[in-house]
Amino acid sequence: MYTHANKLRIAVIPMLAALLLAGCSGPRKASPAVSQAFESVIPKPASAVPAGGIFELTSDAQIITDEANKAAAEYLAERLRPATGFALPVVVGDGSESVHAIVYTTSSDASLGNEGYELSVADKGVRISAAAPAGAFYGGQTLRQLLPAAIESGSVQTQPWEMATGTIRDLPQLAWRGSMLDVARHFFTIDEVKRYVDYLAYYKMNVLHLHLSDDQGWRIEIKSWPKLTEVGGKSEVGGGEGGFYTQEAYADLVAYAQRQHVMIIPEIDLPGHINAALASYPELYCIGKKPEIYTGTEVGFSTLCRKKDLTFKFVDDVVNELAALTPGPYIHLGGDEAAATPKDDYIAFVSKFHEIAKKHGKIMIGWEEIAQAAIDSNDVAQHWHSAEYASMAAAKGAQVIMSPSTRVYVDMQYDSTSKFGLHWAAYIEVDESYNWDPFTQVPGLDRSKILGVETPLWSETITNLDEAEYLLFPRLAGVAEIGWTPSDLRSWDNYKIRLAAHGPRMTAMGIDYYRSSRVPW
Ligand code: NGO
Repeated sequence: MYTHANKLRIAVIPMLAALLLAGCSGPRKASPAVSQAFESVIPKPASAVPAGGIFELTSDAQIITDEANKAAAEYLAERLRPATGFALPVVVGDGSESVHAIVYTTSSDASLGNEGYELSVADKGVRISAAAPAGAFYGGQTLRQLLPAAIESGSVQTQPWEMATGTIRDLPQLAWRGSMLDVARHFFTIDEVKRYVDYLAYYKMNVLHLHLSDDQGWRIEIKSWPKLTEVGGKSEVGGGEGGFYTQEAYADLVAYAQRQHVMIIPEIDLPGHINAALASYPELYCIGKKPEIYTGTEVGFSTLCRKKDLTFKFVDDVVNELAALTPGPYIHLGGDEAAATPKDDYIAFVSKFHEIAKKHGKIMIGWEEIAQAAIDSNDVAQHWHSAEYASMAAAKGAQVIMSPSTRVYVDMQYDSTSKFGLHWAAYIEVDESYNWDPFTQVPGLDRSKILGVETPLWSETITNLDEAEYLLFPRLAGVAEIGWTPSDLRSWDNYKIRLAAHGPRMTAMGIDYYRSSRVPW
């Protein structure tokens, strides 16, 4: 009998069979782990639309690129070769006919800006397109996160290298996404600093601010003032042997960072925090504590001497040599906690530093206290402690970098049990360093004045990179996201799940991160 049920069966059975057959020969479906990687990118992309399938990177894969994106292609190949063991040759070409390839192309979409990219993963291959080299580089950094965590391993891992298919279109909200490393309180070797650069670039951060001098140590060779490193380079907090960078080693570091689109900002802290220089050249001293090598952690006791012409020759020579080592437009001249500098002198110093920076072709950055002086739209102030100074700096026209100490001073302990760190500003758990908005942190601060975010790592309590990593990870990833992803796309509840998924990635990179109980690792 011909019933409706039969009619249905007649129609449905061949359809099911066809679907099953297509399932065998057609695109494979993404497994939960592969899909999770696609959903877990940090910083969260502006848009990421999964397509449900799989692309597998296989040993025959090539990386095909146009000339403009060759550097990004080569960098990615270097990152993918160790764990896959694949040759991954980088080939210049247009890649339009290719299968099993990662293809870089230049996009004519100017709305991507310098740092934006589009990444499309299809079952036959991957395409990264960007309007500028930094964007292409970031497309590659995202691709690393779409592969299994073991891709970050330094030795060959035998496993399928699968990625979920889909399309990502992504660009940052803020131009300045950085971290500061204090190499003055404790010295960090060039290799450690290079690793630090790798970490920043992995999370699409583009600034490394190096705090190169303080009361306890002077870390950069200045050829016209050799005793700065002969004397001042040989001490650190706690009495260790310190160290310094020759100009050649520093230039090599700058080039290493440039390759990963990280700009190095050198900081010489003036007019306070200057004891290491005064101990090296006592003729620079006139007031404050008599300069001797200092290995404690007090602040605010040393100052340059405004009365001496030699002071300004010193600053000019230092800025001259540092500017020559700095391809970027900025130089940081400190300005914080100058408690031993009389206020009139402080104000005069800041104007003079501005002039000297300008003379050597650089824009001056200073900690927010410089707002007390005659700064203007050609200066940049770094907010750390006082909303009043930050607002004052912006009102005078200066751009502001947001480094609120209660949120992103990653030298602060997570809680009272943390093995390293200080807590004068706050205990900062992982959620507390994530849950803030750079645009509303200082009420009333003009949005257009906010250049970006920077997370400082002061080194009073840490002596090497392993110890630094404990304070830095996982908070660094959250600050990177604050800089990159607009606040309305961010939420802690979503972020903590993505962060948990990053645990194995950090482990594969050899990072011993803090396992916060607030994150579902
Ligand atoms: C302050 C101080 C630094 C300390 C740091 C420790 C600024 C800008 N000056 O921040 O000298 O190392 O706190 O958290």
